[in-house]
Amino acid sequence: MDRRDFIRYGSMAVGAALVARVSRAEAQEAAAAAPPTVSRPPSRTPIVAPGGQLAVLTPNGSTLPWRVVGGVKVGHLVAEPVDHEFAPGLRAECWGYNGSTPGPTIEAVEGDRLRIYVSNRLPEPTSVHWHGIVLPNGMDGVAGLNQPPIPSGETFVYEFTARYPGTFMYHPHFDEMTQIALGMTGMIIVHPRRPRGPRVDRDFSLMTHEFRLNVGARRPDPNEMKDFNVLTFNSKAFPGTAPLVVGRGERVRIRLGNLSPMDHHPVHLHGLSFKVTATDGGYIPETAQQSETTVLVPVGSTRVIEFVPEESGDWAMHCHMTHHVMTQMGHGLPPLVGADTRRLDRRMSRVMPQYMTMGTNGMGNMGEMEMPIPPNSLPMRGAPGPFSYIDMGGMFTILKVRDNPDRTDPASWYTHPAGTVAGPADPSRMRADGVTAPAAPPARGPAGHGGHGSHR
Ligand SMILES: [Cu+2]
Repeated sequence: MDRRDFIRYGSMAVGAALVARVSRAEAQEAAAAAPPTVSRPPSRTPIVAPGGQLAVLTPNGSTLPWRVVGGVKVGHLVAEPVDHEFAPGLRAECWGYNGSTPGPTIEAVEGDRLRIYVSNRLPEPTSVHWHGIVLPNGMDGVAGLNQPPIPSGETFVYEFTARYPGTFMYHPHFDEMTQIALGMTGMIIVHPRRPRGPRVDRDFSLMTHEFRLNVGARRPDPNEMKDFNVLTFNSKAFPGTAPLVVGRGERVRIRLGNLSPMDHHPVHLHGLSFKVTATDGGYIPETAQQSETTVLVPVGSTRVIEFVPEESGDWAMHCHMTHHVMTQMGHGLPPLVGADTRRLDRRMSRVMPQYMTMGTNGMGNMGEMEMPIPPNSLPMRGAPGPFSYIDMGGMFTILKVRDNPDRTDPASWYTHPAGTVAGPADPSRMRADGVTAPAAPPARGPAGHGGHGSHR
C-alpha cells in the first residue's frame, strides 16, 4: 500500500479529501509513544593526521577501523543487507556496508597505502568504486570494465595509494540502480600531509541520499525514478538526524556528498555564510572561494564548506527543495488549500462523527495532528520543537552553536536571551510606529476547522 492508496483507503467515500479522525485519547497515546526529538551525536574526536588535524565525525555513522600491517593500512568492508532505522518509527531492510547505511567513513592521510578487503554477503554480485580517487585502472571497481564482479559469498581485495588529499566517496559499480538505491554509499576522506588553510575545530561528514519506501513495504523500491519520499543525511530522516554541536567562534568544516539516485540537493544553513573550499576534484584556491548560504551538491559529487558561526542558537540545516524536507505522506496529495468543504463535512459527519477534512487552510499543522498512521511509517513531517511543532522532516538537521559545545547536551534547546524571540506585536508600539493591522482573513467553514491550534 503506498501513501496514495492509504489516503484513498482512508477516504473511500470522499474521493480526494484527506481524512483524519482525531481523538484526544489517540493523540495522547501517540504522544506517549513518541520517541525523543533528537538522537545523540558522537563525542569529540582525536587528532588523526599531521598538523593537529582532527578526525572526521560522521553523525549517525562510524569510521572504518584500520589494522596496520607492514606499513599498509588494512581495512575490511562487508557488503550486506542491514536492518536500518531511518527515524524512530520507520525501519526497512536496506543494503549497506558493515551493518550500516551509509557504510563507515574511510579516513586516511595523503600518501597512505590502503588495502581494503571487500566481502560480499549480498544475494547478487557487487564491486566497489572509489569515487574521485586517482588509482590504477584495475582498482577502479567498474564491474565488467575494470574487474570481474565480486560473486555473492566471495572476498576481493583492492590496494592503492591515497595519492591526493580530498573528500571522495565509495559505492558499487555493479547493478548500481539497485545497490545504491538500497543504501550502498560511503565517504572517503584523505587528509593532506601538510594542512591547508586555517585549522578547523570540527570536521563533519554528511552523505545526502533519497529513498522510495512505500508505506508498509519491507525494503526501499530501487526501481523508482522520480518520486522519492524518504530524504536523508547519512541515511537518517529528521528527527532521526543527530544534531551537529559546534562552538561559537570555532572553525567548522562540513563535507557533503551526494549519491542519491536522481536528485541534486541545495543544502542551506541558517544564521551564517560559508565558503565552498573543495570538491571531489580538489581544493578551490582561496581567491576563487565564493561566500554562500546554500551549496548545491550535485549527484555524484562532494562539496566541502567551512565557516565560523558568530551567533549562538539552534540553526536549521536542510535541503532547500521543499519536498525534500517532507516524509512519506508529505506529497502527492490532492490540493485542498482554499477548498470549501462544508457540505462534504456535513454529509460525512452523519456517517463518521469525528470526520474532518484537513489541508484547506494549508498543510503547516498536518505533522502534529497525531492522526492514526499505518505501522512503520512516518507522520507527514517534523517533530516537536521548543516553541511548537517543527514542520520540516526528511533532509533536515540542526546546527547547535554554543559557547560551551563540549558541555552541551545535544538534546537540549538553545536558551534565548530575553527580548530576542519574535512574538505578538504590542498594539501601542504598533500605533507609535504607524502600523495598522489589516482585517482578519474572511472566516471559512464551521468553527473548529480554522487556524493554528484549533484542531483539538
Ligand atoms: Cu534535496
